[in-house]
Amino acid sequence: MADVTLYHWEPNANSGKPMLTLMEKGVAFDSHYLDLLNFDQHKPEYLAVNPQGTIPAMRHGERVLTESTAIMEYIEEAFPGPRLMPDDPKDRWRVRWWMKFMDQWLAPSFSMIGWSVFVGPAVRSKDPEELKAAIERIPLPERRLAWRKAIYGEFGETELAESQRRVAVGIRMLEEALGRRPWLASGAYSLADINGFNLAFALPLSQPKLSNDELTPNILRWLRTIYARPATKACWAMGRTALVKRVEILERPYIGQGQLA
Ligand SMILES: N[C@@H](CCC(=O)N[C@@H](CS)C(=O)NCC(=O)O)C(=O)O
Repeated sequence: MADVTLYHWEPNANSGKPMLTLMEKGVAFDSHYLDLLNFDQHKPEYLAVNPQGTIPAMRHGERVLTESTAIMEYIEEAFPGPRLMPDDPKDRWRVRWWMKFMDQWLAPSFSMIGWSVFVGPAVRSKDPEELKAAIERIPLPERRLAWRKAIYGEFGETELAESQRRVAVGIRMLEEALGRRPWLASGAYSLADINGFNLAFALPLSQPKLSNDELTPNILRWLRTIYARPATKACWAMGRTALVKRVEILERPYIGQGQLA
C-alpha cells in the first residue's frame, strides 16, 4: 500500500493533474473528495492539511505536498510504474516549458472564463449571508477576490476579453505543436499531456468556434487518444458534477465547425 491520500475536487485543472498521474502510474490512493462549490476547501479540517485552502493536496506518509504540477513531478519520481517524463534533456525541457506556459499563462485564463460561466452561477443561489461569510473565511486574498467576482458577476469586460484572447492563442499553439509530434513534448505520453488534457478536455464544447475537427484536427486527435486511455476513463468516473460529463463530447467521432456553436 502506497499510503497516499489525495485531496481533490473534480478531475479538471488542477485536481485532475495528480489524480490522472497516480492512475497512470498505477499508484493506489485514498480519495478525499472536497466539494469546492460547498467551500469544503476552507473548512478547518482541510486547512489543517493545506492552510492556503486550495485544492489539490496530497499526503504521502507523513509528507504533505501541494501545487498540482509539483505533485505530478513528485509522483513521477517517487513511485514505480510507466515513465511519464522523457529521457532526453531537450524533451524534458519541452515538458517543463509546456507545463510552465499552461500553469502561468494559459490556465488562469481558462479558469477566469470557467469561474464566470460555471462556478459563480453554480453557487449564486445560496443564502446571501452564508455566501458573505464563506467569502470572508477564504485564507488567500487573491482567491477571495476571484470568488467575489464569480459570485457577484464582477469579472470585467477587459479581463474576460484578455482571457478569451489567451485561450485563442493557446489553442493555436497547441494545434501547431500537435501537428509536429504525436504528443505535446516528445514522441511519448508525458506529464505535459496530462496537464494539457485537464485544461483542454472540454475545448470542443467550451470553444466550439475555435476548436473542432475542421479547425484543430490535431488537438481533437490528441484529446480523443488521451480519453481512450483506461486511466483517463477511471479518473473521469470519479467526478460527481456535470463538469466531468463534458468529456463525453470526445465520444463523437467527428465535430464539424459550427456543429455545436
Ligand atoms: N497553483 C495551485 C492552484 C490551486 C487552486 O487554485 N485550485 C483551485 C481549484 S482548481 C482552488 O482550490 N480553488 C478553491 C478556492 O479558490 O477556494 C495548484 O496548481 O495546485
